[in-house]
Amino acid sequence: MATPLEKWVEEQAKLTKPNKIYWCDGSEDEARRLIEIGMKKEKIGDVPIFQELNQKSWPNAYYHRSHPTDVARTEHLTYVCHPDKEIAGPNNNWMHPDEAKEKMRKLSDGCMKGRTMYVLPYMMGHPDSPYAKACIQLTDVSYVAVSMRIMTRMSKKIIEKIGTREDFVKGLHSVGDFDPDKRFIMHFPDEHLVWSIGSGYGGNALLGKKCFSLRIASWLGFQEGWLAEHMVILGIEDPKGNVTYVTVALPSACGKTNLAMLESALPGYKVWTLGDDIAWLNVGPDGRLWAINPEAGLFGVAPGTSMKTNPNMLKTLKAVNFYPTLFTNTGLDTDTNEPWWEGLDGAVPKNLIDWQGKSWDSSSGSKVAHPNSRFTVSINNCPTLSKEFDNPKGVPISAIILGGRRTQLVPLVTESFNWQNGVYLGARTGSETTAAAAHQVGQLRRDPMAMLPFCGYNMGDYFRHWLNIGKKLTQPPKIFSVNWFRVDDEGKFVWPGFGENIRVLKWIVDRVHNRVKAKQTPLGLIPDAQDLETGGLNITKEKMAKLFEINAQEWKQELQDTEKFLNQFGSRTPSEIWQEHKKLAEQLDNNVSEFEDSIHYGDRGGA
Ligand code: GTP
Ligand code: SPV
Ligand code: MN
Repeated sequence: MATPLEKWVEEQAKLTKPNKIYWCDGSEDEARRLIEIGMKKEKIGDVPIFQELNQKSWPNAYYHRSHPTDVARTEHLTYVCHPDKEIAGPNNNWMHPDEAKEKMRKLSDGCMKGRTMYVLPYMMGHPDSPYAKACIQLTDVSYVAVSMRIMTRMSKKIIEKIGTREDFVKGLHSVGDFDPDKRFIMHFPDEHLVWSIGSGYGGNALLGKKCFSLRIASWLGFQEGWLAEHMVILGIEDPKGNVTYVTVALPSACGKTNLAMLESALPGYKVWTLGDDIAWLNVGPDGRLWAINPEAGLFGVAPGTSMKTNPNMLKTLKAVNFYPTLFTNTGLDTDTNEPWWEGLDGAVPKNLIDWQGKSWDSSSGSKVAHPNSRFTVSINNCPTLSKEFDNPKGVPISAIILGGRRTQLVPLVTESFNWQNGVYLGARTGSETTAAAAHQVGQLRRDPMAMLPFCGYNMGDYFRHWLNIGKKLTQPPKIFSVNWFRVDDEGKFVWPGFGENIRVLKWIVDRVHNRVKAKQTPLGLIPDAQDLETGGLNITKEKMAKLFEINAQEWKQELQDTEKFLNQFGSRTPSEIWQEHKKLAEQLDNNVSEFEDSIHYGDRGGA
């Protein structure tokens, strides 16, 4: 008798009509065979799926060039198909599940003709974790099969784990003919099903990642009392050897991967990596919040990655442990057969081809690497991997840090007054858009908890859910906001960022353990000047003041924009959120003298 899993695979094959069905076992041998197939047989146009890179300088590394229209997430083609539109909310594109399935059935009919259907059994989370989920993805391209082996815990054992169960997580993926007009990423939350066609790009195609572990998992979390979040998990070790665990939500291409493996600029401090993109958060029996990373790999932005900005990532990429490492849409040095991107160490190579395979010359004014070019590498290669990474229980979280990319307005760091105020802080967070999704870059939009593109249900209900989680926590983490991206009049970043961000993390840890006091502003608490370690930093007092400047007029505009955003959710926006909003608006009106204090940051240090 066929199991529900076997039946499901058979049904999808009947629809998509592949030449062959291949069940993956997740082994290294198999990954080698898939890479071979990708180098010799499978192609996008004339371009082979994989190209071997210089194995001496980049061990186990392979290059992939995507279809030129398929380089980022496509939020406008991404739908969350709850039976009721209100449940999806104004933050999601919606289609009725029946209509969406009909559409997808038509597009998928025969879409795998001439190709192999790969059956990928994988786990999101450690197999022994009570929070982990057993999943199956079907795909018709070796790039996605190999990427999923890097990004998840893929193993044939998952098939046994699923056994005769019907409630496994399902993903049906086909690159189709890459036609952007026939590209859709459809979510059916109640069936734990993601159906994606027309794209081979990360978040559109690696269905365990954003599609399941955020959009669908956030909906499961809403129903079951936990949170699925777009967050880094890291441990901060202080000079005494104590480790404080925190999570950090920053929108796409706003610094999570960099922060997750930060090389500390402060002696005695060390960051331990647990995750760089997704956290599942559960209320433990001890009343603390516990985090696991459902993923097992890193899908990181290449441009800007160097020994100076992120040495631990370069070490990860050059490690020889886990086979293989992939580079997608970077440039190529044709003399050395090495990947190259803007910001990489060393001189610009003489002979480069760009991410589209065209020979590049500095006068062309175009980028060598696509701004959203990426690498895919196992987290097991990471030299700063925490020894708790495989702990099925996860780690207890002492602080939640929420942020965005704001060239103006938002201070370097603030601490919220309490959980409710922190949820409001998250709800009002805005960020300037990046190349991680196909849209205009640099546009300010609200991106609450960095979840705008990933919350699989009505965001008004999501805020309510956050408030409810807070009520269940007897030891709630403190909630902070950060912004590394404020610029000066010349457009240069004021804060040095990267390894220096440890200075802000240190203050946060000090606050968590009540080691320092803080200064009150309408936005929240900010460091007393002497408590933010700036020794050895080449930064003037004026610049530090700039980082904490609060401009009441500009903040009032910001609150208007926030109000417009929150109003979209009607009565679903919790009254507690409006209470906090009113409080902040009043404070900005009345307490100008009080927050004058923060404008003159540093002058009253020690008071
Ligand atoms: P996703 O994978 O899309 O979710 O992105 P992410 O949040 O992990 O962002 P990532 O760490 O890959 O950084 C994105 C870009 O921001 C890169 O080009 C980095 O070099 C840059 N960046 C990261 N941290 C900092 C920082 O502290 N300061 C500045 N100025 N830039 C940073
Ligand atoms: C992001 O865009 O937030 C990413 C890359 O982490 S993707 O997997 O495409 O979502
Ligand atoms: Mn991300």
